[in-house]
Amino acid sequence: MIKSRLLNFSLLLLSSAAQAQKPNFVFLLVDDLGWGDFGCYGSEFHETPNIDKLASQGMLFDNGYAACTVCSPSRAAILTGAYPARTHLTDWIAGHKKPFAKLSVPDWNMRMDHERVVLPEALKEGGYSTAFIGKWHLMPTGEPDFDQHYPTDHGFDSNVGGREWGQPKGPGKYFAPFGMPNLDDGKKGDFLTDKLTDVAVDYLVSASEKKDPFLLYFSYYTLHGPIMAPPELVKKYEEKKKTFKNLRNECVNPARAGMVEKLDDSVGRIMAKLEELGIADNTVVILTGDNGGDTPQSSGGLRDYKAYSHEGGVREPFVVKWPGKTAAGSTCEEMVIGMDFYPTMLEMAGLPPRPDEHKDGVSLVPLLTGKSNELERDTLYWHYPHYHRTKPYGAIRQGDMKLIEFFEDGKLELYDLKADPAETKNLASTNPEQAQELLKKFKQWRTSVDAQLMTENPKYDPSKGKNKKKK
Ligand SMILES: [Ca+2]
Repeated sequence: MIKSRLLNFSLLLLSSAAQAQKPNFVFLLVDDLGWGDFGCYGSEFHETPNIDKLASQGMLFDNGYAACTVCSPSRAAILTGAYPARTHLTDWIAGHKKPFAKLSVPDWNMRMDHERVVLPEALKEGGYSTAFIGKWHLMPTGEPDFDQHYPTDHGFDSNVGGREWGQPKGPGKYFAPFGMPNLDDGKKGDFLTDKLTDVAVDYLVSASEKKDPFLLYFSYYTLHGPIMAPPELVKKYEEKKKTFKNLRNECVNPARAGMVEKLDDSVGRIMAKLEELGIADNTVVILTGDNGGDTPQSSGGLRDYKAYSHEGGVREPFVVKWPGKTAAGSTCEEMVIGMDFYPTMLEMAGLPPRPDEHKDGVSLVPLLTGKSNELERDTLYWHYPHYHRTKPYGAIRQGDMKLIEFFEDGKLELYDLKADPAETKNLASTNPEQAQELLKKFKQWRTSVDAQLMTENPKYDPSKGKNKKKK
């Protein structure tokens, strides 16, 4: 009896110690971020000293991926830990209507189902305070349950700026007045990224005064269009452009470069505030993007960009700083993807995994702590049964090989990403056996996650509609 009481007492001590040591999380999600947009990923035109410093304090992944080439599915994948193909949330909300296209788009899902326990809910159950700031884009536009899907309906204690919008649509767009939920409109000339960063910094101050660990989920509207930056920054990069030797053929849009600089300022202010508050050593900072940049030269030499099936559409900057655990300035070549954050963050927090929820993520803790440089998983999948800039497609990457299947005509593209990272040589006809093997595996995966397939469209009429051809 005494022994068991002592045991209970020591368990209590252990659990309160674990609570005290639970790390805070600052999750920074950038919109329409190209793989090549930061200095630490090779950009010479953009100036990102703070983001580069963050990477130098943590682990930088070379093969970090978004779960989709457009916004909403990638965002839901981070929060659910499940592939878009599995949740059936497979397109940006509300998506394009293509009534006369060759294939019918399935009846896809425009919300995260409430039955799911999403990442912020799991952290809340584990004692965390949770705050959402910025772009949400996960509300079923035009559906009766539209207003049941704000961030505060999915585990966040508070929401500033999040609604159905995929981009700022206030009267001044990126400039005041902002017209956003729970955000004051600011004064003339105020810039949205600065304004949301003010909110983030205030949150850090108040959260640091409480005993609960916290999740700050800062989902930037930037770098989504409309491309707008403060005039002094546009001028700065117009000047820089005049003498810039663009050796890497990178994006040299002065306004977009100004947006990147504002983003970098924001990251710098957050990092400085964590230091000032004395909580930097117990705060994990994560930085990634939801899909490729919305401009051809933002992909760091990868092929294509946002909404395309090739690497520029989905390969993302992916940086994790876990103080005391991750070697500063380390890099990792293993393939990782948005769904992995959910199990990773639970493990970092000492919370039990939720395998029924994050079915498609794996914990990156072994990589981050240097215990291993590879995961047991060697295959990733993408499923996009929609028309956007590209024709509907699916893709599988196993090791260095990537196969893309275009659903309209079954056309295959096979690339060796190690030998040919820019996907210039389609090996599908020279390596047909390998292509078929990957195709078979891809189809088996589609069945296993209950992916929605496209069907022949009885109303198909090539003379109607504007199904843009791929460039
Ligand atoms: Ca996006």
